[in-house]
Amino acid sequence: MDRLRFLTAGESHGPGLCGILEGIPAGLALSTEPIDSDLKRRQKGYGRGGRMKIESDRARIYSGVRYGLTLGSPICLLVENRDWQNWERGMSPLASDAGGIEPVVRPRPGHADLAGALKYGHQDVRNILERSSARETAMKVALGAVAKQLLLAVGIRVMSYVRAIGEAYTPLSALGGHDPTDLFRAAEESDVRCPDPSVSGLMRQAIDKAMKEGYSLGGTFEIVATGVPAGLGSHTHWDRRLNARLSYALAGIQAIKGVEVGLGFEMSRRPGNEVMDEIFHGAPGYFRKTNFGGGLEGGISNGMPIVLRAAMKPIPTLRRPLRSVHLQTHEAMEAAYERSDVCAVPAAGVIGEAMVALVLADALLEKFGGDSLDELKRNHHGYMEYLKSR
Ligand code: EPS
Repeated sequence: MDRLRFLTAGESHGPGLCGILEGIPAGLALSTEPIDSDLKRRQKGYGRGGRMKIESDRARIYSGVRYGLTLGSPICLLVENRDWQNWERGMSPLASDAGGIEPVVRPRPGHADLAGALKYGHQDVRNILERSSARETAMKVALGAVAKQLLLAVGIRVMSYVRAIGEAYTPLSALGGHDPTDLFRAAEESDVRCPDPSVSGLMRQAIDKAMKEGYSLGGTFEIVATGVPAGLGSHTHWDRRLNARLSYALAGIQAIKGVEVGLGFEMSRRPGNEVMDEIFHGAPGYFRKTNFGGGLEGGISNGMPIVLRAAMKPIPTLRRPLRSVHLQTHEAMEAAYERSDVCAVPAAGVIGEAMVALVLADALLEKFGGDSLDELKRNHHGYMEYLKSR
């Protein structure tokens, strides 16, 4: 990310999460309301564990906003961990508190536990799991909510919905001609965030079964951005390609194992004459009747909705743990378990929206520049007028 940069800090059971977003122009209306609303959406979802009953995430704006408007300076957000009060000794920064809790010595297969402990030379896996934890995604969502506000100012919306949890799957997709806004609205009514009510029932059943039998479930979700003009990103170099930047951002979310752009892998199985989006011209200028490419051609947005899909693996913390090895004695034993979510795919979709919004906001600023929102909007408007003339 070039024009818009961000960093997050914070451990899962530390005092809280901190995020800094730099590059948002001055003059954007910003309050905690849209941020808290997305934080709440991330916390919901059938299949979440005991931790979500403790947390009630809210953002505090620490810098970069005055009287409801951004200043153009770095925006710093804070989200507290309510669970911290149970971990003050166990996660204390003070040397005098060392040994406050038992070390974690039974790494979980599929988690960062073992590879992280080996890499960083830790004897206590907690020193890895605290940061690899998906708790950090609360700050991704908070910063993404700010990016969404910037995008909304030029008519860009980012939405998501769940398409699969385990084997339960809906064919509904923005690529299949369904209106993404309708899919999104229906998903927001569902506690598994699936737009297909009959499949939502199957997903809940699958989660109930997993909960009962002590395993976890992954799934897939689709993300759609509407209102993106043709011309964001560039074909000129690999790291300027918008498809690559969006894929990178989604692959960087905890537990994401696959990303598709448009029809993705399915495209490789069909002949070329079936998967290209034919070009037409009419009153609105150039348009397409299909969107197999997911709104991206040659690394550049083409004016169609951007459609991406991501696959989340099942959460590696299992109530019926898998085989592992004690970190010090090398004795064979079961992996550690305290508590965990059974399924977090509904939350992952919200996190995906945030990452896509951050990348699109970066690409928007790269194309249109502007130190103030007015300047950005002027530049955007001029370009939209130019597009109409083509
Ligand atoms: C997580 C384990 C659980 C999840 C957590 C991610 O937390 P705990 O170890 O406290 O039970 O609930 O997710 C969140 C805290 C969150 O806000 O999403 C993990 O190991 O990744």
